Parts: sequence; structure tokens; C-alpha cells
Amino acid sequence: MAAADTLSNPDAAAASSALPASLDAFWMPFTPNRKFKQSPRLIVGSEGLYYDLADGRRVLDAIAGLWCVNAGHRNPRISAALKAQIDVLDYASNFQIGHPAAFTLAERLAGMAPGGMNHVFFTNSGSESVDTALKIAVAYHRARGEAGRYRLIGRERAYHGVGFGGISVGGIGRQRSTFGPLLNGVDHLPHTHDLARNAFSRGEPPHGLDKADALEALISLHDASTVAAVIVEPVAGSTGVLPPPRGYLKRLREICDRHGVLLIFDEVITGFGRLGTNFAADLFGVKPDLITTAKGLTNGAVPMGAVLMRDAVHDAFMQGSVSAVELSHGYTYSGHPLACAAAMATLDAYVHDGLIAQAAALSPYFEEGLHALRGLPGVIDVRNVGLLAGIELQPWAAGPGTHAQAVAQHCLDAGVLVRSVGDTIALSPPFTLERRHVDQIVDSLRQAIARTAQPTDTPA
Ligand code: PXG
Repeated sequence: MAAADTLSNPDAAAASSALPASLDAFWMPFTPNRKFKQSPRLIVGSEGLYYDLADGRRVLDAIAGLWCVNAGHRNPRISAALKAQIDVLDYASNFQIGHPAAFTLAERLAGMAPGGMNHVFFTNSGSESVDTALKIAVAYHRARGEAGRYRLIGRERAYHGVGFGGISVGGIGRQRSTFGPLLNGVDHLPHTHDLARNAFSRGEPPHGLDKADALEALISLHDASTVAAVIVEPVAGSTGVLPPPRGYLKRLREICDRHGVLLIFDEVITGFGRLGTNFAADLFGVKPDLITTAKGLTNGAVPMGAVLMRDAVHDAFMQGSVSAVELSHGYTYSGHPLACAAAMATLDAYVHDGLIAQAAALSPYFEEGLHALRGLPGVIDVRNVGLLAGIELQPWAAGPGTHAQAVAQHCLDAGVLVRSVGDTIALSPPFTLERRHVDQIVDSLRQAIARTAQPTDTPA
């Protein structure tokens, strides 16, 4: 066993001695704060596939932080690039002045993107990428003289971050209902999850192509002349890892083309190799008009997002007075030098160190391992694509999510960090994973599922 598996990290040990005196002031995001603070779980260090916890344990990180640390923790390339950058240029604005790294990174991203998507707008998060893409879509139509196209179409069970744009097109009821009337002119496609017909599919499920036809119906309901864009996650992540039905994305593309509607892929999770290809668009052979990214772009080391777009979208803005700002939008930290340095090093790791190829090569083994959980009590679905998987558990009477939370807690106790999203266990490990780590994840899940099983849990 490699040293990294067993030895604790001395830096982490030092950090753990500086645990906070009080946890009260920090209002934690998307967290039951009062429950957490009764029994806090704190991470004090990281290395490769592992996190060091404050209690001295080292756990395998099977969710890559929060679906973002694809190249492994404290990847040496990224750490070195950040250390070098901070001593050269800490901050420079990209408003009417610039710095070279942002241009170099944009070129590099354009080179990785599907053909003809040669323009990039930088943000600081997935939420900002989504709101940026929605604004560009609406403004694109206006720039072409079709200001009547303002409607945005999202999908049920979609997560597009937490901006008002993102929650408006998002499809998670309780994330929307809390925040008032949201954006005008938004409608939603039905989600594609269909346990009755598709349980235990590998990759794209066979049934559900017809769900794409709802787009045709919505466009006809609202009239194409009012519809700006459709946004979907090619594989929905946070609502349980839902790969698209076979042919579904292609059909969305065809319908959009027929009606002059832009298609946005939210690839905040699926971008940068998670599915074994640069983007989900490459795997599924469907080119959107805009791609939103974040997370894996910098391996989570520095916040950064990027919106990639087709030349035609960008070019529509490059008209009129050359002295005029073409898009009234941007962030103080758009293209931040440290984020650019982290992203360049991250892309080196993905491409030059072969990590995307490694993710692709390991995917079949990952798939086999996880599908072996079929038949255990309460396992009602296993679904996967690339190094992304969801294991759906039969809900317990105790309430939604309680089953998956119990399994996730048992896994953590056994040294493996997984994520519960609803009653699905989500896995999204770093690409540096090896077969033995897949075995460890599967074993810990098997034991956790068996140990938590209740009499009502039936085998699938
Ligand atoms: N789009 C997608 C598809 C995402 O998954 C965002 C946008 C927003 O990104 P930011 O960087 O603004 O958080 C995301 C983020 C979870 C979880 O538990 C998922 C995300 C964030 C936090 C938790 O599944 N995804």
C-alpha cells in the first residue's frame, strides 16, 4: 500500500491544532447548520485521493471535493503554478486593460472545446457561468434584432446554481419557492428520470427520447419568436446523476435548430474529462451554442468559471461602434491571474499528464464494480457514465434522503467520503483513482448498505 494511504500529513496535523474556538459565526451553505454544529466534521488537510479529518483519520475522497478536484488534491502542478503566480502578479483587472494569462487560457480552452467554439467569457463560479450564459443568450437575440426572444427553458430536476437566473431555470422546487417570483418568462421541460423503464441502465438509458418532444410543445405554446434558449445539464448531477436517454440531446439540438433557439449545456460537473472526454458534448456528439463550466476548470483550487460559446454567438455582438462596450457584463475577478494560473496547470494535468484518458480507461471497471451492488437490499438503481455514478436507494418512511444519508455516514466511518443527494449516493472520484480504490469504494458501499438495511428494504 502506498505511503499516502496510511501516513497522516504533518501539515494537516499542524492545521488541526488550530481548530476554531467557536463554529457559531459561519452560516454554512446548503447545510443544516444546527445539526452540523452539534457534531462537526472538519477537514484539515488533503493529498491526492485523500482528505485528512480533524480527528486524525484519512479518508478516500470519492466525490472529488464537491465534484471538482478531478486531478487529485494538492496536485503538484497546480500548487507550483499558484506559488509561482502569486509572486509575479497578484491581481489585474480585465476591464479595459488586461493581463496575458487570461488571453492564453481562453485560447487554450477554445482549443479543447468542440469545434467552432472559439470564444470564452470568464466568471468565478458555476452560478455565475449560468447567469452569464443566460444573459448572453437573451442579448444575442436582441443584437440580431429579435428582442422579443426572452424566454428561457430549463428542466425539472435541474441544478444550475443559486443566482436568480440559475434558480429560475433550475428544477428543484424548494430552491425556487423560497425566493419570490424569480425571472419572468421561464418554463421547464419534464425531467428524464424513469426508474420503471430504465433502472440499472449503463450509460445512456434506452427509454425517454420522447421527453425531448416536450420542447417542441413548449415552443409551440409560447411561440418560437419569444424563446431565447434552452439550458440542460447533459447529465444532471446534483439531483442524482441522471444520464440523458439515448438520442435525447440530439433531438433537443434538432428542435432548437428548427426554431432558432440557442442550446446551452451546463457542464459545470461534466466538463473537463468527468465523462472521459473533454466535454459531455463530445461524448454525446451534440454541439451546443454555449457551454457553462467551473469546478474542474481549476481543480477547485481557486474559484473560476468560464462560458464557452460558438463563434456565431460571439460575432453577433461585434458590430456597431468599436468604442462601445459589446456586453455590459463582467466580474471584478473575471480572468483573475491566480485562477488563470491554476486553470493552465489543471489543463496540463488533464491533457499532458493523461488524466482524462485515465478517467476514460477506468470507467468500465468503475461501472462493473458499481453494478455489482444490484440485488442488495434497498438498491433500486445504479446508473453511471464516465467516472460519474449514482446508486439510488429505496426511500425510508423516516423521510426523503434519510436512507442515503445513513449509508453515506457508514461509508465515512469506514474511511470513504461519498455524497448523498436525495436518496441517491453520488460518486465522482478524482481521475487519479486506481482499480484498488474502486474496490474500496464498492466494498464500503456494500457493507454500509447491508449494515443500514431495514426490513422494508427489498432487493431489486
Ligand atoms: N451548474 C451545475 C450543473 C452544478 O452542478 C452549478 C451550476 C453552480 O456552481 P457553483 O460553483 O456556483 O456552486 C453547479 C454546482 C451537490 C452540489 O451537492 C452540487 C453543486 C454545488 C454544490 C453542491 O450536488 N453543483
